[in-house]
Amino acid sequence: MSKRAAAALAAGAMVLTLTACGSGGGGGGGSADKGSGHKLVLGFSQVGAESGWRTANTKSVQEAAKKAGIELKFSDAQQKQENQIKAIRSFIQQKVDVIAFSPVVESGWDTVLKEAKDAHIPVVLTDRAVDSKDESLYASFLGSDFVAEGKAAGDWLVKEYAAGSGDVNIVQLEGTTGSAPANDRKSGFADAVKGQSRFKVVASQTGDFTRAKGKEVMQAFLKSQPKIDVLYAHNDDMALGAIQAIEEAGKKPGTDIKIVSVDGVKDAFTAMSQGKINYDVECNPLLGDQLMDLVKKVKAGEQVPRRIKTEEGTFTPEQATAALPNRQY
Ligand code: GZL
Repeated sequence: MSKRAAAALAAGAMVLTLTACGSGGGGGGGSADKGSGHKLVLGFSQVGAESGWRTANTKSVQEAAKKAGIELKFSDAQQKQENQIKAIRSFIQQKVDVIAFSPVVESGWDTVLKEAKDAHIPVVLTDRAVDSKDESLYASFLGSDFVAEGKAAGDWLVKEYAAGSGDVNIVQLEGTTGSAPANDRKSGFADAVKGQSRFKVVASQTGDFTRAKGKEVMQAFLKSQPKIDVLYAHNDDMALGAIQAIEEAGKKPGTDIKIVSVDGVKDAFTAMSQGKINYDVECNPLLGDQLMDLVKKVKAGEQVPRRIKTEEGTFTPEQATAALPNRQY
């Protein structure tokens, strides 16, 4: 082949790659998008809209994608794993550049993640983790340390009751069964109170992270348990539902039954300012900007950390009351 023909062929191939890359079908070999004019396309599968935390997380992701100039294909799974798997397969079909998702439960993802890997589409986990042993199935996990959150809740309880001596009967509203936050917040809390025999978890059941279910399960606890000193709720929405049940039973939340919760959403801070929740461990939902930065780096083939933990704090009623006026979610 003449040199001229070979050069023409190479140039043609170059244009083909760039064009393919510019077609939104960037699911190819991760070619750099700089200068190609290609708008990065992100497929995002969200757990659902079960809580105030989730609403804030969705808003953060959508606003951040817009700000970053990323085309977002967003899917709400209504807390069903099969819907997330369907959404991920659809993103693969559409040849998106990157897939990000918050896995509703920890297990059952390897097959669909292998399909994404075979299609050369990188995956980023955000908010919740998967229990896959194959680390090649996702590029990075951006989210909170749920074990630390559970431990912070338990540590507060131990301090709160340090002066006393009698049994402390605890009821626990667990998050979605099989989810990373439910598993880890439960184990972190148990670690904090273990070895202190006076702390007894007398009942523990999932409230699926929702207010309605949290109220329903708390009603059952109130009927079945002769003495409840503390409620540990894996998220504020279940705590807020439980507060309704406690008040309808003629008891004072925060006084007759102390409440320690997780998330730190505005409605919980309002309840804290009214003395109804005694301690709140923050779980930061505002992950959007970090996620978009991560997505761009992954698409560009840059090295990224396998695990990125989000910054978050803890709140007493005084701190929550002070933070209320500026609380974004
Ligand atoms: C935690 C997140 C949990 C929140 C709940 O990162 O996955 O799911 O704690 C939400 O409010 O439903």
